[in-house]
Formats: sequence, structure tokens, C-alpha cells
Amino acid sequence: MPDRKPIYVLNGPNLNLLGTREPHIYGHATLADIEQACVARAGQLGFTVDFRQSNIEGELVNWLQEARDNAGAVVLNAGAYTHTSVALHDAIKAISIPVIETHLSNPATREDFRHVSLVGKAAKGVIAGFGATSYLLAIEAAALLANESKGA
Ligand code: CA2
Repeated sequence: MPDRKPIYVLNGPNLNLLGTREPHIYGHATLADIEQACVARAGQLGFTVDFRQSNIEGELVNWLQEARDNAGAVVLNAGAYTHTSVALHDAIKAISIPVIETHLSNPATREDFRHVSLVGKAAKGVIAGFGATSYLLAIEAAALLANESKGA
């Protein structure tokens, strides 16, 4: 148990605005609320969480590279970069730990430009459309996958 690596929860552009605008799409929870819920759920499963947000694509790439050695799994809500970033796609491909693409909304039911996910072409799986609960489902998937790869 004590040698378990943390689950990284990485958040992309504009997710720092959660809870302030567009609650009909993204809900009323703030990113701090979501962080607290992730920490609690991961704790029940025996994991710690390293929770981060950046509006900068390259910073997300750096964090994915860092996760390769330092995390058991990654929950990634890349925000709008999901649909555009070859760099994030390549960074996910370059690391061997599981990456779970996660969304508050369900991009498949929204504008056409959200129907393509470059992140999804590299990620282990996708959880979307459950609001803040998407993150908790993703933490559960991350914990399962991290345990599997550790042989637990
Ligand atoms: O549903 C999701 O989690 C998304 O990743 C959210 C992204 C969007 O570009 C993706 O297609 C789906 C947008 C995050 C922006 O968040 C805001 C929060 C409050 C107010 C405005 C934007």
C-alpha cells in the first residue's frame, strides 16, 4: 500500500472557471469541489491524488511526461485540447501508464467539432457525460488499472 503511486488528475483550459458560468452544461461544482471529491474517493481506494489545472498545452504535456515515472494512472480532462492536440495524443502514446479521458459533458451530444477526440485515440478509455461524477468514475477506473499494472 505505501508504495502506491498517486493518481494524477490533470485538467485543461478554462476548467478553472467551473461553477461560475455555463452551469447548465458543466454543473455547479467548482474545480476545488471536484478536487476534494476526487481526494476523498481515491482515499477510500487507498490512493492519493495529485490534482492540477493548466490553460497551457505544453504544461499538460510536461505533466503527462512526469506522470510516466511518478503516477499509477492519469485522469485527464484536457478540455478543448481534447479535440485539437496532437501533442497530447503523442504524450499519452509515449507513456505506458493508463490514461483515462474524462469529461463533465458528453461531447458526442454537442457541436460537431467536439465529436473528434485526439486524446481518445491514445487513451485507455473514456468517461463522459456524468458531470462531476465523471471524475469519481474515472478515479475508480484509474485505481483498478493502477492495481492491475502493479499485480494487486
Ligand atoms: O465536458 C468537458 O469536460 C469538456 O472537456 C469541457 C471543455 C470542452 O471544450 C470539452 O469539449 C468538453 C470546456 C471546459 C470549459 O469549462 C468552462 C467552465 C465554465 C465556464 C466556461 C467554460
